[in-house]
Amino acid sequence: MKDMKGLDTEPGVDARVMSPSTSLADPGPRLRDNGRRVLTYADLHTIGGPLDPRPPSREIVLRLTGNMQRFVWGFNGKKFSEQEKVYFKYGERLRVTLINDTMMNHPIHLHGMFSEVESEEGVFQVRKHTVNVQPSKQISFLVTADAPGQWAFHCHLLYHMEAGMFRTVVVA
Ligand SMILES: [Cu+2]
Repeated sequence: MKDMKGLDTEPGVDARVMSPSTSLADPGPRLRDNGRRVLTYADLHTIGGPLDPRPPSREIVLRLTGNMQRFVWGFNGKKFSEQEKVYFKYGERLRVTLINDTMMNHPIHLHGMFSEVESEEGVFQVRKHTVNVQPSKQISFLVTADAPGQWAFHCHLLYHMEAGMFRTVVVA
């Protein structure tokens, strides 16, 4: 579809971020400069380093997208029912990069495997189950695909998940 200016439009996308921030030290909207100290991902360090020292052999980039008026949410402009599954190769170490094009936080939960968040410099920072992505931010984590099967991968705000921000990850 094209809009009045001839630009491509997608029904599931009402905004795009052109140069996403990668700072882990930002407390996020409404928590910045409020006179209190707010803990951020930059303050979290998992002791002992990553579970798997291998560098990633592959990267998957997913944009977190939505249309507030239609109340649809998804990955790469598509809701769950319009999406293919995401395939991880069993045993591989890969980087997942999430870019949040929306004006909302999206806490993204990959079931079955750990998400090892990288610093802005690409150094291991913290091991998590759910990785929050602030509005207009980009965040990367490494995963070792060591759990064969089908896994849920979704926003943990359940009204976003229900409105489409959900994918199936297949490890095979
Ligand atoms: Cu969400």
